[in-house]
Amino acid sequence: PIRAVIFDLDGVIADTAVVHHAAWRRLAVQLGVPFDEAVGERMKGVDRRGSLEILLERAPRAYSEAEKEELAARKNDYYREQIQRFGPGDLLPGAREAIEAVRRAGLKTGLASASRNAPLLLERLGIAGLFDHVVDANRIARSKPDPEIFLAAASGLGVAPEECLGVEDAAAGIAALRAAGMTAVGVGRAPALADADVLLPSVAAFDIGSFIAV
Ligand code: B16
Ligand code: MG
Repeated sequence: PIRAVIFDLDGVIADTAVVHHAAWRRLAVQLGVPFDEAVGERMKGVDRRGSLEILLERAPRAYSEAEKEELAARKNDYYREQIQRFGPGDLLPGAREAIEAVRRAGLKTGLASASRNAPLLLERLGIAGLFDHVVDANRIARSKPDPEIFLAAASGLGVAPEECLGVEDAAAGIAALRAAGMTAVGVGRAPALADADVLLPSVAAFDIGSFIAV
């Protein structure tokens, strides 16, 4: 039986996927690197440094380690400029309700975000108190699609991976959930989510009742 639901943050609970996208695009323009939907889609759920490597695949020149650090920091400044202004109104429709319904059903709630800005966002959105366990992205060594972040969330919740259901908007996240042995629910319309066990148009369509019926 499912005993816990682990939510992704960016693109599932808040519409920050577009903010990440815009920040990377701004950097790409400065570097003269081509940037399109497919590149942006591949970056979803992938950590900051991994995303930068994806962006630089098409860069006209090589970048040193120090330069890469500066570029990643620059992107993060652009991103934080935007999320400083975030508030509860930036929750995606139905997100708070979905988390609350899981709690009401007596299941545990976890958050597994690759974002180091997740604690700031949770505060801004006013939902930090809705999670039994939040995985600190700073303590994770391997980015999604590696299962590490979801396994750490399950262990923090005290629930076996097979008893967890994960909600994700990114191909890397769905792959991580499957590798963790969890039920993978994809939200969104991206063809990249085809590997999900269940695909929903958005988090508003998430009905915990359909997963716990006996
Ligand atoms: P940061 P998630 C991920 O969050 C985003 O999907 C991804 O686009 C971003 O690069 C990553 O967080 C790192 O974020 O630069 O803020 O540390 O979808 O796992 O909640
Ligand atoms: Mg996401």
